[in-house]
Amino acid sequence: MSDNSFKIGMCGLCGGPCAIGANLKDGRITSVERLKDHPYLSSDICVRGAALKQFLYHPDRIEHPMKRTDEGFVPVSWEEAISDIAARLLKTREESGAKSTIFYAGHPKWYRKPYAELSAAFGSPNFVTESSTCRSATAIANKLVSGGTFLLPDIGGCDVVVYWSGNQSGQDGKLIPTSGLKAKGKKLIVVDSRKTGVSELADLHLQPTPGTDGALALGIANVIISEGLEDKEFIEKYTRGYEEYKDYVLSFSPEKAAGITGVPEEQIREAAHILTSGKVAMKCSNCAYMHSINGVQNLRAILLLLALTGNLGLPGTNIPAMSPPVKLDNFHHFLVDRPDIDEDISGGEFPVWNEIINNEGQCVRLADVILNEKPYRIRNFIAFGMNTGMWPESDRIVEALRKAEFSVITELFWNEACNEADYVLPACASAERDDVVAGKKNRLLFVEHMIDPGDKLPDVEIILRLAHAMDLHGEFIDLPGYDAYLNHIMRKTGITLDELKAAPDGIDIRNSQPRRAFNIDEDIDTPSGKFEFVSSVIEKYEDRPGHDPLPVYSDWREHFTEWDKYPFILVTGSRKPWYFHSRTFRLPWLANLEKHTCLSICSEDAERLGLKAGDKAVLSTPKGQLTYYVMIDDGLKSGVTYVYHDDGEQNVNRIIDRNYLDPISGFPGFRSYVCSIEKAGKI
Ligand SMILES: Nc1nc2c(c(=O)[nH]1)N[C@H]1C(S)=C(S)[C@@H](COP(=O)(O)OP(=O)(O)OC[C@H]3O[C@@H](n4cnc5c(=O)[nH]c(N)nc54)[C@H](O)[C@@H]3O)O[C@H]1N2
Ligand SMILES: Nc1nc2c(c(=O)[nH]1)N[C@H]1C(S)=C(S)[C@@H](COP(=O)(O)OP(=O)(O)OC[C@H]3O[C@@H](n4cnc5c(=O)[nH]c(N)nc54)[C@H](O)[C@@H]3O)O[C@H]1N2
Ligand code: SF4
Ligand SMILES: [Mo]
Repeated sequence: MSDNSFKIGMCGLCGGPCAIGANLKDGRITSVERLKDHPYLSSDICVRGAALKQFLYHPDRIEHPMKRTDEGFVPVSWEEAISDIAARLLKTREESGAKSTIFYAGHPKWYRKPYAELSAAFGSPNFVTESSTCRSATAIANKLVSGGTFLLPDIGGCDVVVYWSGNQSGQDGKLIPTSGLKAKGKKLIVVDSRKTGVSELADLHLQPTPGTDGALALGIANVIISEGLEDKEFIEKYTRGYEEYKDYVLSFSPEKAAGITGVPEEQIREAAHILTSGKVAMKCSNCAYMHSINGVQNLRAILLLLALTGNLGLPGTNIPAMSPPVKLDNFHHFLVDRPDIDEDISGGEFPVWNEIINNEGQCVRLADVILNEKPYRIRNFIAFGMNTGMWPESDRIVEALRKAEFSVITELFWNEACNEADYVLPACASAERDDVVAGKKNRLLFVEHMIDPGDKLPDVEIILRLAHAMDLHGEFIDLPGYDAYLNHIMRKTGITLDELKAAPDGIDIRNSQPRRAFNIDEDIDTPSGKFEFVSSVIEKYEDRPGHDPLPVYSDWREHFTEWDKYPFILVTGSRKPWYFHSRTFRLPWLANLEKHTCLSICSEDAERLGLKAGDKAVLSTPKGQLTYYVMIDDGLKSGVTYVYHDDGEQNVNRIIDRNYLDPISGFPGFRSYVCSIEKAGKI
């Protein structure tokens, strides 16, 4: 007799995690659905979550710990894998020091706190993550200007909302909350290099050429200062370096900004007037314009518009986050100091990074570090989630993994990185592990795993077992196992895991972790205690290229000379709801939405090149060539093309220059590179 049931669980395909309902037959998920009436868990399954079943049961899932032998990979027990790995790591630490082991984490964030602690307890400064290209540059710019790595826009309390390139419709296919703003009488400015579902709703859409946002912000600042619209009292009381900034900004006329950005001068003036018409809350994207070689300076110029107009640190504006806005202590912006930070693999190349993102290293040069043994030889590469395709010139990372003496990859799916590993360890997906979740109305809930994990383990359990086997100690890694970890992350609520498990409707935690509100007179956490027009952190490194303490604009296009050969601007990775980096290409329901990755151009360019939708076109960069199907997007400006990354053999990152980096953050210029496009021969 078959056994049908319905279970509530967590999706987590993209991180999330989002609560979902699943129908099961004999313990296997047959379909997933929204939770319609749950009092505490909201559920709005996105298009990716709808394919969760294909994700969980994909034939590429890794089922057992696997060890490389002369006969290929063979399954081994967890005990054998953990004790062998621990012994190898301890031996090389004795021979070559702790820093010869890299501890790497891919995009998943939830296990980073114990993992960072493992790395620190082992003694390695080389705790590094995918954040070497994701959000850290934004955190750096935020911190340099405001003292907080996050700025929380008070959208409810403001008069003007600015989406400086955030595009939810591209990420999750939702327009909320943008569509409700107008009804509340708020003005909306969108700054995005193409037209989107969100920009169509804006009162003003500024469409700069990709990677020129700094010039746009300086042009707007020029209008504000020239017309005497700046908030003088705020500047006087709360900021540093205004006079120098003012002198620089006055040299940056709106005409000049219009010439650089392609945004008409009248729109630059209009933006200045709207930004000074009331309280402004700004939502910046995670990394769109940070994937440019002038990204940190561009974002500083943008954020300084907020300092100029008195829209930082006060209600209705943008509040530097005091502490992670969560009730559970599992937030990925962990605070585990790295030992011997000056000896990490960045070799001192990114000193501003190491001052600000001090709990993880910048590893954008990972492949070169391993292949060239500079600044020193790496012997072990340990990874939890490793997609080689995310890096520019991705093929070199594969080569580097091949060279590493010993590597361990903990993954959901067998991928290119696993092919090069000595051990491959199987991790649970969210649906396969228990979790504690902060739901609506201040409820904390225990959510049980939906399906049997088999031989797979939660990443945290693997991390704890490794720590125990190496006799390493710390607050998290001393915990005996995964249940103890769940119990520990909720300790500030005063509730235990057993109590929570016994409460099917969860427990109210309203008063368990009150957060102190930001106080502008006491809490500005920059070295000067003021919002900084002139950065006192960058000042220390002024002699380095690109490290100007003012938000000086430098145009990335000056980096290239062969504009006849590569006339297009290449923007890679703008999010689409059905893609999540490397995770969804293998799922037929999602892959069918864009059968092969497309190259988008506007119809004017397509006509000029003799192309129409569905044709094949060859995209060439200074680093190589790939072929794509053409998609027409009239939201794009002429001369700009968009391509998504991570599609296996067709991965555009294979042909992006790995040395094309922002000198402050080390971020690659993924979204302002060059290429040519030509019609391909017959298919
Ligand atoms: N051209 C271009 N390149 C880019 C970007 C761009 O915009 N353009 N964006 C950059 C950014 S912002 C990011 S964040 C990176 C993407 O960062 P990546 O780290 O490449 O992201 P994913 O491919 O989503 O996930 C990495 C790996 O983690 C595995 N994984 C997923 N969940 C788990 C889990 O719970 N445990 C374990 N152990 N493994 C898991 C997945 O199978 C995958 O192989 O790409 C960067 N690269
Ligand atoms: N579906 C889906 N959602 C995701 C992800 C995913 O892979 N898939 N990845 C997640 C991750 S890891 C990250 S870091 C975030 C990234 O999130 P964001 O950094 O916000 O990136 P995007 O959504 O790609 O870009 C937002 C908009 O920026 C515009 N844009 C591109 N270049 C420029 C520029 O130079 N200037 C301006 N003004 N606009 C520009 C694009 O047209 C796009 O509409 O997304 C997250 N959400
Ligand atoms: S894939 Fe969609 S439903 Fe699943 S966790 Fe991500 S946002 Fe939520
Ligand atoms: Mo990211």
